[in-house]
Amino acid sequence: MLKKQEIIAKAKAAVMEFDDDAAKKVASDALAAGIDPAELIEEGFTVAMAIVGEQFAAGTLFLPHVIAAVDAMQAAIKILLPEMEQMGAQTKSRGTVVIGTIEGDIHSIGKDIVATALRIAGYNVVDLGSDVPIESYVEKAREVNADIVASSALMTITMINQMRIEEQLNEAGFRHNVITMVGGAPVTQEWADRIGADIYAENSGDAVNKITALFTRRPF
Ligand code: B12
Repeated sequence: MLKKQEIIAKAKAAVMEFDDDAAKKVASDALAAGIDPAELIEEGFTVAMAIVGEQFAAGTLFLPHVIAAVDAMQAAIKILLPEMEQMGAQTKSRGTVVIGTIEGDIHSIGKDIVATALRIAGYNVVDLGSDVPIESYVEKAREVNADIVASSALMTITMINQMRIEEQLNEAGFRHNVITMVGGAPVTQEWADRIGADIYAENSGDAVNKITALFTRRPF
């Protein structure tokens, strides 16, 4: 049986070589070997996508390459996420999270991973998708009486829309009813502090830990 480090290396290679079949095989092998799918996603596929992003920025890879890398990552994720959800199936919800990728931004992979991690941790997750208009976060948060409003931004030009969520929640008189959480590759703790978001999380595990820590302190 393959060792964890070998499987993680194969996951990276599958994305960087744009190989959907290899990515699917790594996902299945990892499940068969009892490797934590979340670890495989973070340490394998996500690391490889970041490298692809750097190469795209450096001009050594082009958009079709990025799309091919995404296809490979998504082929694996399609196999891993349902397994993760099943592993974490819980009957009682710990709270409701409204999540989406911010207006103007179509990057969805990281948001999907965070949404799944939160589901596994027992939260009821309402996923609004990508390129979500600011007002939709506010409307949905009211409609489902959300505890958390979470947004993902992958581009420096769309980060500003996370601030508009804060503003519109305030204008709607609903800001004090929810915890806001922000994330995405260019987002930082400093940015979260600047716009008044309650939580910045670097990745899916960090998001689950920080929300859960707040939930145990704050009565809802
Ligand atoms: C894949 C990708 C795409 C895919 C997206 C496919 C999809 N369905 O998502 C495609 C090819 C469509 C694409 C398009 C574009 N892209 Co693009 N893309 C990427 C790439 C290579 C990887 C992103 C990714 O999926 N990473 C893997 C996931 C798992 O990681 P992640 O998203 O960071 O998520 C993790 C954390 O950030 C965090 N997280 C994420 N969301 C959230 C939310 C919350 C609440 C929390 C707590 C945490 C959290 O947890 C996740 C799990 O660990 C990045 C490079 C990079 N380094 O980010 C560029 C990148 C983001 N893209 C970029 C650009 C410019 C574009 C385009 C404008 C290109 C173009 N000319 O058309 C378009 C965008 C159009 C639009 N309006 O949105 C730039 C942005 C530059 C900038 N600083 O603003 C980047 C940085 C590439 C680069 N280096 O230039 N892209």
